[in-house]
Amino acid sequence: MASGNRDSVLLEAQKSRVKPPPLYKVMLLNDDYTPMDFVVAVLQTFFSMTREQATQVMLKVHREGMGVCGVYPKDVAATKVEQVVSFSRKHQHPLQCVMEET
Ligand code: TYC
Repeated sequence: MASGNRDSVLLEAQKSRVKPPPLYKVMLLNDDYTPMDFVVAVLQTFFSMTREQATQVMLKVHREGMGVCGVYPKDVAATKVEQVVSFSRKHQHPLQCVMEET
């Protein structure tokens, strides 16, 4: 304010009435046919994992049936699912990728 503190307005903190947007987990599901190397490449390409991180996540999915690749806002999660499924079908692999609210 140009004239210093004389005219200052005290702003009181207000409780926000809006909820933060929900987040979604993007998950890979195991299957018997998709090659391990392909899953590792998917995790590196679409989820920016190192080869080591990608290998750990791939092995978790392989052993436990599913695993989380990342957590994102809804539109980003939906895009990741679409990219993974489309890339997998293009290479004729049945890899499944799904999203679920956290
Ligand atoms: N189970 C697969 C195999 O033995 C590997 C695999 C891992 C497939 C993770 C899908 O999401 C997956 N070749």
